[in-house]
Amino acid sequence: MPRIRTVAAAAALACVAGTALATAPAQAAGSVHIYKVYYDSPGSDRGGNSSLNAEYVQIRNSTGSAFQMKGHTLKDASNHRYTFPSYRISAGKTVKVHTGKGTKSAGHLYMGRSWYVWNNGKDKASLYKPSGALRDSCSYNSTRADYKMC
Ligand SMILES: [Ca+2]
Ligand SMILES: [Ca+2]
Repeated sequence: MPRIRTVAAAAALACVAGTALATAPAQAAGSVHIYKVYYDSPGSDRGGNSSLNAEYVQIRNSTGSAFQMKGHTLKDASNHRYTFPSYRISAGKTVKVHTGKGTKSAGHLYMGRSWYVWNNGKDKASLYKPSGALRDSCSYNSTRADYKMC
């Protein structure tokens, strides 16, 4: 019995150590980046507002401090453009930029469009700083998946 307990304890320790090793670099560096593009809204694309809003780009702030998005822009490959209003992403949090109409709230922003932006097969999401410099981009090319983890 004591031997089994020791093995279990050792395994638990190794697990904790592994977790610490895996998360430490991300916490140390971190960035504001495109985390996910949900480009094919579930079900038939009939253009209803809830369907439009199920199409979104999720931005993640993996840094240790809050980040102000105001003035950033998000563009697709055909230059549909969304300019971020004043919105702070808390440290470690994400915000979804929905295609349709809605009211800005914690974790949710809305492009206010009346049709889909992100192509269901192939497209590229690009996030630009207020200066116009590229902050991050995410490309996808598959009709077999509905979203891309960037
Ligand atoms: Ca789409
Ligand atoms: Ca669909």
